[in-house]
Amino acid sequence: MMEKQKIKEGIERYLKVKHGVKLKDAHDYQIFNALSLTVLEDIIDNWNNTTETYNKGRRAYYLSAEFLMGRALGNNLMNLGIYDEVKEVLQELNIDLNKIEEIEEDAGLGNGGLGRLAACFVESAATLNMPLVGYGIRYSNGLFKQNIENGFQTECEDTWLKYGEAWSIRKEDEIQIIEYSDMTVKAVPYDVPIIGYKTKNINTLRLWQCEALREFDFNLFNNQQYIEAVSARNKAEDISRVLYPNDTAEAGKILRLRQQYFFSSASMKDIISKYKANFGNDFSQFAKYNVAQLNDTHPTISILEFIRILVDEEKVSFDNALSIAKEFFGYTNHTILAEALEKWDIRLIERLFPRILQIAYQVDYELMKELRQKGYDEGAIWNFKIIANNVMRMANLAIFVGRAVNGVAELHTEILKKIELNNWYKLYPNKFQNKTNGITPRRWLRLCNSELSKFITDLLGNEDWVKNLELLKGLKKYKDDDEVLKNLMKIKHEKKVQLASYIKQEEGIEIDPDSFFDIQIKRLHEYKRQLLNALYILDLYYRIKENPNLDIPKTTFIFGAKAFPGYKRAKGIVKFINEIARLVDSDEVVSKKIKVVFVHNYRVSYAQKLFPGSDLSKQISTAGKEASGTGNMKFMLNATPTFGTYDGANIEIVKASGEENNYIFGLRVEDIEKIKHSYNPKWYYRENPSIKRVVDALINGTLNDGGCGYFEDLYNALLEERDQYYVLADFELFKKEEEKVFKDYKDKKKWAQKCFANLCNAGIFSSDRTIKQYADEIWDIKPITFKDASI
Ligand code: 26W
Repeated sequence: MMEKQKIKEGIERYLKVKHGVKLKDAHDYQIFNALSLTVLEDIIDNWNNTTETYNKGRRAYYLSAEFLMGRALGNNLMNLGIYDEVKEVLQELNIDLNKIEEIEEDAGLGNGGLGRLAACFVESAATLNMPLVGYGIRYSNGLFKQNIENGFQTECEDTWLKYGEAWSIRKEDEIQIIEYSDMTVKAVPYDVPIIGYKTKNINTLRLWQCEALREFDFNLFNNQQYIEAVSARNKAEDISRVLYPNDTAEAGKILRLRQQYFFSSASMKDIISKYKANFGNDFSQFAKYNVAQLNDTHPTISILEFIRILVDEEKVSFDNALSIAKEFFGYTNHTILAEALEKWDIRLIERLFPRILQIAYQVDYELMKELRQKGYDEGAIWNFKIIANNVMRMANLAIFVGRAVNGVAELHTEILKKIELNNWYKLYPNKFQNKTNGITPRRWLRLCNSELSKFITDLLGNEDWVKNLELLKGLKKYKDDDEVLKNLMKIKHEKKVQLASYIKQEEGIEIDPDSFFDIQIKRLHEYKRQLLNALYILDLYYRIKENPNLDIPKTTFIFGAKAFPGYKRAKGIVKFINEIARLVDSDEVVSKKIKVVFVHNYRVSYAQKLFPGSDLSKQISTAGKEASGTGNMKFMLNATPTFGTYDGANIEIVKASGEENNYIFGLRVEDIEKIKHSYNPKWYYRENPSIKRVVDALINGTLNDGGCGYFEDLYNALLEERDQYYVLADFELFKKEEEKVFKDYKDKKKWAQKCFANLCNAGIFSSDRTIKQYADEIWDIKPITFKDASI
């Protein structure tokens, strides 16, 4: 525990040496830096001790192109158990800790669920004292910043490093050299401490930054060829500049492939060199000490790079290298959408790293040999092949080599086994496993909702639930207790008031905290069906216009979502939602009953305010398309019922907290299977006047996209392209279910009980549970703590 005096002195010292200012002249960001460095300084010994201890035993590595960490300061102070001390110290100095927390830029090194999952996982592993190291890329710009201008999404660069970045340490002496056939670059590790909840172990997230071998070419510069002199440097730095560069053209594809190889190669070299330093050159023991998890296919080229290093540099035979790799790697699949199953053009691979392609052919040959031995015919073998049709299928490589293949929710894993990867499942039934996702209760409850946390702690008598979320079940005995339920709803209201004031500050929009907050926050994608929600709201608008006394509670519909910059249709949906918001606002009658808000630049820190201030969690993906979802769990943990389809983890959420406490509607996977060939959205359009009315609004001038064609494109998606996501098929069922919500909400006690039931049963969605399952069932790692030198 840090003493208050030490904290104060640390802040003053770092203000002096890092920023050259006295406390009285310091800006908030300088105080943020000084405070962060003070804490960092205090944990370094524990951090080094942890690393040393982990180095000696079996370790797991989580390889991920995304780590959506969000802010560090508040979480770290809380997990270290010094939040209140620091708050008091700052108060004594007349500084508001909350303001200092808000100055921190989110580390937005990810896109959505997959990246946030990685962040929850490393935090859980640290909390559980599990020897797990994260490996990723230190993008100098994270996911773009989103603005909304005249209802349209615009993007600009995310400059999260603009104030410097206090929470990582550059490890100059552990640089790796990465070679492409046309360039050689440096991978510089930046280590981020991952601070678990009330444990002295400090885990590591190692993020690689790409730099040129030389800063500039002296001779070119001397020749006054200034641009040429720095071009190699720029080219190198481009590799870790942005997450998912636009890859619609070949140059973008090459850059992405370079990126994947960059962090894969750096991580493999790092792992192998540490193994050699600790255990020598006998690679027969390698898999005893090391296991790596591929977070989707983005790091899968690691497999080939690993084999390459063993064969070419360590003189291990190919057969041995492959069998070591087969013990070393595990693979998690996060999606069944074809667009996300990565395939790389082999000409690109050959151009950038020809040796990797040779190795891939060798691995493919081994696969074919095995299949032939098992009696597969050539036609069947084709579907398994790693290289076919001039592309390398990364998932096939990961499944063939992986020791385990896992989906991220029960339904998702079943779909993988029965449909998407059925051929592989038949070949290797034992490789397939389910690991239902989870979320860390530290950030997603303890930190973002201190009021609800206190409520729980008061009822349970201690804070053990923060580390053992199943203890929330102990709240159940209060399920009919009026006082408890009233307090729960009072907290919800307080969080809604806070959210409303944040929205006022960020969006300049006034919302009524006494209205019902119906929230859909997630990446913008057609399968997630923000469009269905929007069409529903438009219909509601018409119904209120027809009947101003329509019996619904005053409702605020809140959306938050980023559309991928090249994803035109998703951008059309953003504009559509904003046009509905405008239409509603412009109507004196309707605007008294409903309000639509699209919050801009949705990100982890915004999410921390939205989940606690919610009344309804919208999870309405087309059945079978959402692998798991994790936002759904964050709502649940903040005592909010789910309104959703029978998809992903929604199913498990409802199983845990009861159908009667949630709202499940719409076609199920089996229903869609049945109708998929005969589905005719035009029939719904013709037969259902509400549907016709809202769909027509896209093209009859009711709503205006400024002539850019977005709305016509949406119209065509629904009617001419056969509504791939069954929006119209689910429309009426959605409407009925939402009516049920509105009716139920009238009974305040019953509603409070639904909220409460969700909270009580959220325990299994802790990422601590998920990490334990990975540790036991895939990685075979055990918790380990270092011994204090002083003890
Ligand atoms: C390069 C191509 C690419 C990269 C990322 C395609 C798609 C992605 C997604 C953004 C991956 C993703 O975030 N998937 C989500 O993973 C979560 C964690 O398992 C699941 O809960 C979500 O259902 C799934 O959509």
